[in-house]
Order: sequence, then C-alpha cells, then structure tokens
Amino acid sequence: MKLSQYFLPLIKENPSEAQIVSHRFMLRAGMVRHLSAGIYNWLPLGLRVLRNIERIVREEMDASGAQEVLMPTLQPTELWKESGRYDALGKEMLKFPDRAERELLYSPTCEEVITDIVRQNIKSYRDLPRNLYQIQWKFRDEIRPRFGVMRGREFLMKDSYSFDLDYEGAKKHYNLMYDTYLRIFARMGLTAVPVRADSGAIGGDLSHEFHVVADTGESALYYDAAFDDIRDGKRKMTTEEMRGLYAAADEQHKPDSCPISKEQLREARGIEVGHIFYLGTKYSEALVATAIGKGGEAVTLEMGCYGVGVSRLVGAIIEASHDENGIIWPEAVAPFKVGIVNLRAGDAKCDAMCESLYATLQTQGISVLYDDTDARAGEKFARMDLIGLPWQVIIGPKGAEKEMVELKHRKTGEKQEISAAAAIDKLLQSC
Ligand code: P5A
Repeated sequence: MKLSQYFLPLIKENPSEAQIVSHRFMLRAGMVRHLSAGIYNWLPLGLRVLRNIERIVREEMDASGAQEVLMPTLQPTELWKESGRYDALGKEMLKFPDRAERELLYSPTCEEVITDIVRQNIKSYRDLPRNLYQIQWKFRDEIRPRFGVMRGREFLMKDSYSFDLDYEGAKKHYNLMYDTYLRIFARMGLTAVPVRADSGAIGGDLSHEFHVVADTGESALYYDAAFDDIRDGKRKMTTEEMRGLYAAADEQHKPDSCPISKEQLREARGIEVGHIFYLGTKYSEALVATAIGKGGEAVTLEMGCYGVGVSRLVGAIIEASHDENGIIWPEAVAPFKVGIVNLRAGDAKCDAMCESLYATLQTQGISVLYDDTDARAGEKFARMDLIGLPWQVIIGPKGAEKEMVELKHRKTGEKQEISAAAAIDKLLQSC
C-alpha cells in the first residue's frame, strides 16, 4: 500500500478525551474514530490489526477441534425468559421491539442461542462432544464505557460453547481451552496470566480470567513471580506447569491462605482479555438440552463457555508494547510488516529503489506500507514510529547512490546500513 493513496488520518496532538496510552495512540495513528459513547468506527489500519487478531484466534480454535458458526447479533428475548436470565444483566441488555412488537435484544453473549441450536440439532451421544465458536459483535450497555475499545459498549468477541455428556468431558474441554488461550495470547506477543475468578452473571462454579499485566488494567491480580519471568523470557514453562502456578483475581485472593511466600507473590493490575467458564447444566437444564446416552437414557448436557475480547486485545497489545513515540506492534498482529520511507520522493534514484523494494517484498508475501509522500523527513520518521510497524527501510539520496538502505528495527531501535539485497534477505527471514 502506498501512503499517498492510503486512508490514514493521523492526529498530531494528544486527543484530550483519551486517558490511556492505547486509546491515545489508536486515535493518533488513525486506527479508530469515536462514533458514540463506547462505539467506534474501525479505519483501515485498525481493521488490519483486528483481522490479524481474529486470524490467530480462528487458527488456534480450529486447531483445538472447535468449529466456527455465526449467530445473529439480534436475538429474541423469549430465550432469555426461558433460561431465567431475562433480568440478570439489567440495563446492560439493549432491548427493543420490532414492528410486530416482538422484543429483540442486541446480543451481549450467546449461551441461550447456542443451547437452542444444540437442543434442536444434537440428539445422541454420537454427535458429542462439540465445541462451537463464533467471532461476532456484542453489545453491552455499560454505564461507564471508557478507555476506547478497551471497555466499549459494542465490541468484538470470540465466544465458544462446549457440549459434553459428562463432567469429565466438560473438564477436558475446559483444560483444552485454557491451553489454547495461552497459545493464542503467546502468538500475539503477550504473556497472559490465568487467574481463578468469579463467574458472575454467566454462571457455573469454575472460571479463569486471562489478564495482560499493565498499569492501566482495571483489575487487581495476585500471582506467582514465575509469570513475569516467562514474559521476560527468563524462563520457559509448559501450559501444564503454568496451570500449577498460583494466580488469583482480587475477589479470590485470600492473603491468609495464599500458598506462596510474600517474596514470590506479585501484585499487579491486569487487563482481562479472556474468560473461560465451566457451566455445568445451568443452561441445558433450563432450556432442556439433552441427548440420548449410550444406555438409551436422556442426559442433560454439560457445558462450558469461553470468551476472548478480540477488539479489547488491540488496546491491550498497545498497552503492553509501546514507547513514548508510538506503538510497537508484535510481528504477528502488525498491520504491515514493513514500512518503506522514501526520503526524497521525486528523486529518480530514490523512487526507483523504493519501487523495486516495494514490489519485491510484496511478491514475497510481505505486507508493506510505502511512504511515497513528499512530507519532511522528520514527519515521516515520526509517523512511522507512531504507527509502529516492526521494520522500517529508509532510503535517501546518499544511500541510493550506493544501493544502500537503512534498516531500522522499531522494537530495539537498532539501525543498520546495508545493501538493499541484504535488507530483503533479512526481512524475508524475520517476517
Ligand atoms: C464467555 C463467552 C462471556 O461473555 N460468554 C460467552 C462468556 N464472558 S465475559 O467475560 O463476559 O466476556 C468475554 C471477554 O469479552 C471481553 N469483554 C469486553 N471487551 C470490550 N468491551 C467490553 N465492554 C467487554 N466486556 C467483555 C473481555 O475480554 C472478556 O474477557
């Protein structure tokens, strides 16, 4: 993509409405625009990141054996009367009548709808177990939407729901999702701390929240210092080992009975990017979702549900990875892998070298944003740093004479003067 053609409305000053760094940078970098309280437009750069996050979630969910479905954003409220949750979420539920005065609800979550699908279409133990997921917009009329996409009213969630014949099956699904979530977040460059948590209005008696440690997080966390070592690359652990580490949300942490020493315990703020629940038969009993078991008897299905905050992750990743100049995208979610900066657009040598590099990288499947505008060098550097692409290739008239470029790594700030050919090799290896 050429920057001269790209819809990338940048903002120079810090927007006054943004209290935290991710919100500030998302507005300044032209990723999103505010439409109404807790409701955002996604512009091209932001949407590319959102889609990358979706792709990672989808790949890992598919690899776990889950199958993708798509449920509507609108639901009839009758199902919520059946489940007994019609009043449970209070004013967070956005309800409204259609022209026939039937009440609809903009989906805040889908336990009822998925249980309805399963009760109508799964009849026997032969059709089980199943784990069905979707990536779909939700609406919760939060009293205090804030921090941009982090606590929105409309937000994108991956939600999945597992159905099993017995507790052992449900527990297996729960553990599988736990491991899958650690993998999903690791692929995004995040170490998420899984903490024991309350189940709230979703229900069930076992749940874990997955948190990204950040000062701007809305929750208090208590956890084993080993998680910090894993994040900092000082230590490697399997998910099995991680599951054995102590970690609890505020309401679950009891200082008197905490199993690890004060020295080993860390207290920090966290952003909740995922939440998994063992539900038991709460919904299957109310909505009568049963299947015929091996002995011919009707079995009420055991359920679990598992959420990832897809749009929240965009903000959470920025909170975890930035400096004073802007965003530092982990490679896997970066909107483009490489930015080419032409320091003298209009100069025949510079233009030719940039165009050739741009074409070569794209042919190799590497996404590139090419700054072909005639802005000043300082402005070009500042905006490349702000939008945070992992690699910058800077081409100016002096270097172009010798077929040399400057390759800058956004994360480390490391710069090297190398030949265009060597830069291509390096980018092919690392992207
Ligand atoms: C799990 C899947 C559920 O809704 N039902 C279906 C369960 N869980 S949850 O914890 O309430 O939400 C799952 C994840 O969605 C994100 N999230 C939000 N993101 C942005 N703005 C919001 N207002 C918001 N509310 C929830 C969180 O990441 C949460 O873990």
